Amino acid sequence: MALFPGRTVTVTLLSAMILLLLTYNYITQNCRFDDKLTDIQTSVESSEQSYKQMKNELSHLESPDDLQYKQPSITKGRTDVVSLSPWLAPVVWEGTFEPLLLDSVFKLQNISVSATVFAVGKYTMFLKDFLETAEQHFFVGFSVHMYVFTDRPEDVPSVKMAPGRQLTVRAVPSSDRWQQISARRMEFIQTLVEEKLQEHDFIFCLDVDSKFHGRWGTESLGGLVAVVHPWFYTTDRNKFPYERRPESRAYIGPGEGDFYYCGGAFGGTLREVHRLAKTCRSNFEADAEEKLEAAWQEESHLNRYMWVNKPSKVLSPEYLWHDIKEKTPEIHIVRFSGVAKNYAAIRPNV
Ligand code: UD2
Repeated sequence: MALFPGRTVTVTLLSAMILLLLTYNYITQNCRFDDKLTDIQTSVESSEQSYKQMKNELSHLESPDDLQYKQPSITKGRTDVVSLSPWLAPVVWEGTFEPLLLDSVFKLQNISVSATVFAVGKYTMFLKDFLETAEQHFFVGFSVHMYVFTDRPEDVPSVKMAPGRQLTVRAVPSSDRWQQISARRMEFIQTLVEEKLQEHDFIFCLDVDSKFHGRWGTESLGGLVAVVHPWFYTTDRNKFPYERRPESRAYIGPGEGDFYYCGGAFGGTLREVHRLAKTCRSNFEADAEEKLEAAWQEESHLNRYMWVNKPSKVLSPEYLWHDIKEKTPEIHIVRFSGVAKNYAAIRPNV
């Protein structure tokens, strides 16, 4: 019997070659995977760096050294309202800020502000007043880009815009349920921000059935910005119309919550608003899969989000009043206000 017969040698050599090939393949695959991992890590790190850099730039408040404005005081000011939240975020009321100073600070930063507004179905009728009054009051003198989302692009009125201001119309599908229209806004906002992250510094998301009546400007800028709802700012929080079913992802329990915020106006930096829109959208969709719709659709999810992720700036109800609501003594100015509307006549469903 030969010690190494010819067939045995061939089989051994072949096996060794296959083994070598498999090992080579495994190593190179892993190297490629490691390369990819390094690429992803590098891009995450660089985007985190640029985020930190951006945050630092925006929170560095440089003012021109030749600016004249009213002397500030830390002992005299508004005493009829609270202008600081318990987590020390400013609550913006008329008389708590110096517009001239803030505008000068943000002019030096050359900021770009964007805004979204949805006008689906008959709600296009509100666009003209919304856009025209925005020209008069919303970030006047700054670079502003309005994004109108509609299923009727031909109905978008042509409004004369000042230099540095522009409008883009984006098509969205129609819907036979107003709840769906209102709620899907988060999805479109998320997508818009993903496309435009590099182009703007701040974004505000506003209801179209509203008009501007007074200044809405740089005092409203912040990381995450929420507006206190005009109908509930003196209400006991246990009576807020939060989503109260624990099965919903918008749930807020008894004794929980801070304020009741509007779904009709919110904003902040693009990164913060992206996080908010993405979270609210995914929670809304996960609820829908379980046949749940929160009491006030995306407004309920927004309230849950703002409770967990505290807004860094809170805007008083001056920033979203309602035309049918009588002015109260603490409201020195109405900046933006919902118009009276006949729901049955303009919504696709009741
Ligand atoms: C409140 C909120 C709104 C939203 C809603 C709950 C305020 C002032 N308003 O308003 O933001 O959270 O409750 O879902 O906080 N839309 C259309 N076509 C339609 C229906 C709605 O384009 O057929 C858009 C439009 O931009 C409108 C917005 O969705 O401004 C909200 O709808 P709404 O104004 O009818 O809801 P409302 O008044 O109950």
